[in-house]
Amino acid sequence: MSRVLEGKVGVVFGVANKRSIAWGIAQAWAQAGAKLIFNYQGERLKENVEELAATFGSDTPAAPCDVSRDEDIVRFMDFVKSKTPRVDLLLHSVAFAPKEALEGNFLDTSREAFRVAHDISAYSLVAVTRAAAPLMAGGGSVVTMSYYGAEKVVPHYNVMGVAKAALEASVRYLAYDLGPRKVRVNAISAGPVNTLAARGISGFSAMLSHYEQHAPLKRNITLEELGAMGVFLASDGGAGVTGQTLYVDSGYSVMGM
Ligand code: NAD
Ligand code: 0WE
Repeated sequence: MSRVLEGKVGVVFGVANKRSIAWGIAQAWAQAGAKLIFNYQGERLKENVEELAATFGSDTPAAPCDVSRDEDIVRFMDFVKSKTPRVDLLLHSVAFAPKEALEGNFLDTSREAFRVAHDISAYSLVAVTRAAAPLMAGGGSVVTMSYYGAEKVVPHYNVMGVAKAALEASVRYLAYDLGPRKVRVNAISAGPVNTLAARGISGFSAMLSHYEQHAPLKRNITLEELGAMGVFLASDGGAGVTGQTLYVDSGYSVMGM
């Protein structure tokens, strides 16, 4: 891959381990020449993320940030400012809903599960983008991760689908607000990937084989393909693209049956 992100600085939210979508996109950004700074959710993931970050050089910064806590976001961005005067790229690859909300009926979603899902999976994009925007004085690219359940009913995705719809709408409104500052904001809607967040889901392997049978490409997507889309959106290749949700899903979403 050519070094289309040479000289760029990126902030990456959402690495848990080497299977994380955030890690796939981070690797592609780094291979394209970007310097990266990582968050980790809490002490539980600190060692994991520090070890992965160190594969780009032992001085690759990482710091804690729970995106549901405003004070964490402030402290994390102060850490970023201590490492770089400027940020060009921001990856938001974070989602959470209480497990019980992803089982049974959407009808039974509690007020608290609805709140948590929207806070962590949708509002956090607004919060981290606002915190990073002052560092993106020369323009920038913000990328978040979505899923088809935002648009169509995927059984058991439930409140996460509603939160992803809010995330995709937030991408459009953020694109409008930040466009004059040359900051672009887009979502990648990924087909199913076997990550930590997916592993807990019952029937997930059936979903992977459903895509193999029904998607136009007759296979599942790879982290490398998500990385390549992440590089496109971060680079001048995507210079005229903002507010969009781009599908990396083997074409699954175009099917009517
Ligand atoms: P993952 O478990 O590797 O990543 C999820 C990340 O969210 C983890 O790093 C976790 O620490 C972080 N997180 C959760 N709550 C947080 C909080 N309060 N503060 C800070 N971080 C928090 O799983 P993944 O599949 O790589 O998920 C990344 C993104 O991709 C999510 O937005 C997910 O909805 C989306 N996505 C996943 C798939 C899939 O099939 N795996 C498909 C489409 C979209
Ligand atoms: O966005 C996701 C999953 C995000 C997620 C996963 C978990 C598991 C553990 C959010 N919250 C939690 N909470 C937990 O306690 N995906 C796109 C993957 C996914 O999840 C599904 C899917 C797909 C695809 C759930 C039901 C149906 C399909």
